[in-house]
Amino acid sequence: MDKTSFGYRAWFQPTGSFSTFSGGKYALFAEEEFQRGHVELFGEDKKGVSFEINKNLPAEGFSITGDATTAKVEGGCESGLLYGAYRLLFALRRGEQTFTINDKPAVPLRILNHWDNGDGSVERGYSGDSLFWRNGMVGYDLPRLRDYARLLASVGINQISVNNVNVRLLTAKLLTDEGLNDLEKVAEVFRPFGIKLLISVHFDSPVWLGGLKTSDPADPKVADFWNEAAARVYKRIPDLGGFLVKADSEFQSGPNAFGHTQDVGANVIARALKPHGGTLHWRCFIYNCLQDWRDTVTDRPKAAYDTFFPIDGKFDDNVILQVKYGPSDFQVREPNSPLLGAMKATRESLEFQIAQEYTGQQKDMYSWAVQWEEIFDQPFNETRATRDLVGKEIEAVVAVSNTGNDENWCGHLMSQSNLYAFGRMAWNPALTAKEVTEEWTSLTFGKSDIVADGVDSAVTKMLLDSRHVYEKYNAPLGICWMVYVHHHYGPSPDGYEYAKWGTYHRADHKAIGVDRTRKGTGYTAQYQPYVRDLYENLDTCPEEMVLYFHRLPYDYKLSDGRTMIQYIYDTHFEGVEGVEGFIRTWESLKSKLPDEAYAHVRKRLDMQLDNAKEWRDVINSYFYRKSNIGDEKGRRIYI
Ligand code: GCW
Repeated sequence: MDKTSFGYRAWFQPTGSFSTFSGGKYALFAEEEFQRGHVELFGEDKKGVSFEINKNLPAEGFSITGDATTAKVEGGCESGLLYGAYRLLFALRRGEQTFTINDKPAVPLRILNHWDNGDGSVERGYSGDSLFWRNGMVGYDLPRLRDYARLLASVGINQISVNNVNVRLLTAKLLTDEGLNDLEKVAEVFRPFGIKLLISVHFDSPVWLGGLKTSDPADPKVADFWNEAAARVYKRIPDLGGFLVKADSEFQSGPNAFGHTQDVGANVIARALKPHGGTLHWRCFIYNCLQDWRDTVTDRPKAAYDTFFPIDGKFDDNVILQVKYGPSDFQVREPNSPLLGAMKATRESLEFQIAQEYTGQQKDMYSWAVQWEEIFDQPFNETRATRDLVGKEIEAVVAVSNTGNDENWCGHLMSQSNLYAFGRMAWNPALTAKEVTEEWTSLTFGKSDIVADGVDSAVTKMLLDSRHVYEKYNAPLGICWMVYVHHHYGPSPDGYEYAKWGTYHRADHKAIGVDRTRKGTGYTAQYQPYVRDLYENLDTCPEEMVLYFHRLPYDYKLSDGRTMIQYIYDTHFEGVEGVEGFIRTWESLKSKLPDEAYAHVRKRLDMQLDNAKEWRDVINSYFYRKSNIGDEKGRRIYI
């Protein structure tokens, strides 16, 4: 590949020179965007390409016809036109010459949540500081923020929240005139790109900002506060998407604190948003984070379903319940949340995490795309996969962002592939990890067919392998949580074992795992009967998550005849070998890569190798010490 070509910073190179949006004329904007992108990618203006709104096309949809010199882009609305412009650039970049592309999003809301704090830090952020906040107030670099908006729009993201769901006083102030002076400007940056803002709000805002003595949602003064707050916000940002709330979760207050169920708290805020067309996104990540480890009856994965399923149908029609993909918390391997698709009379969204909180923190290479495909593949019942609910019962796909002000946006160059993949798979959940990864590598490194250097296919393979390599050196077979408490990087098998977070594997000298069948904690009963039976039965339970559902002895025989303990040893040695393999591949590409990109990833791979070795040795020693069963292959285990 051309060593000076755009690629390594993002699939679009931020050049800093941005033609200013002149307001109102979105069609023109799409064309400007196209020309700008073309200059970046190919060094010249593209003549002869035309752009037109075609109201017969679906909203946000587009069509591209013609050939590379006479292409015509039509969009169902301004955003559709813009998406068409980006898609044409991508197609040209991939060497396509003639076009008959018709596309539209399968999912109406494709949302990024930023966990950015007012002081500029980012909760679970591994890519530098916030792109939105500095020193206690909204603060940004305008050209950079525009490039960010463009990056997100180029993959179809259409809403973003700009502050952490753990709202503190600084960002709570977004509901005040002072906060809105700044936020209004951010909205202006994102608006031409078809991206609406959301605000994370604190449930105690009536006390914090309104001077009230209570936030009890049943108190009429509290309802008045929310009505006034929503009116104030919408006066300044009429197209705001709505509010996002984390309530009754991890020390945040909520309706429960006042003796109410979740619907009572959500509806009072939703009713304030309703006249303005706003949506309330209400998170379902609720559990007891002060559990006593001696309590073997309470089972944290049951909590979200137990809290929300009984109140299905009680939420107003502008409330969307935001459900994390798994019942634990963004773990490397979990079953899908039984709440997804279960609530027939309540709107739902699916929450992913692009930030690699438990998956290597953007030091280790990890493809979320592979895991998302697996998540979409998981069955909802005997006839439908989870993917089949997305765009129907599940009307929004949301993800915690992995971006920050690092030059390459995502900390690890390879983690850009996750941001790209999120947009593409939220747009079309039928896309495979392989497809979207190939798109990203060819856009970023150049397509081999054109530059004939094989970098894109080598990197695609690394990425597609990365999820399983990471999983191999992590906690085995869906056991979860063997990480250091709080910062969540590196192995600490008993770190959470005697803590209050409700995450226990209960390993002893014979067995490990929690029996979550109906004979155990009863968690499996929350699934549709077909899925419940699948997980309860050891013969049908997917082996890679067998320890999520069952307590098993170390000499339990897996389907390939290996004992569980031997499988643990084998995979942990293989995980380290996998990382060594990545290093060999990357080194073999050195002469074909920009020096800076090569060195950057090479350094991260060294960190990953250290991490993988640490995991291997800690996990293997832990299980050897518990079980007293040695490795059949006699490899080194530290006793
Ligand atoms: O995964 C946990 C994180 C918290 C986060 C919480 C949540 C924003 O460790 O940092 O808080 O999830 O999703 O609310």
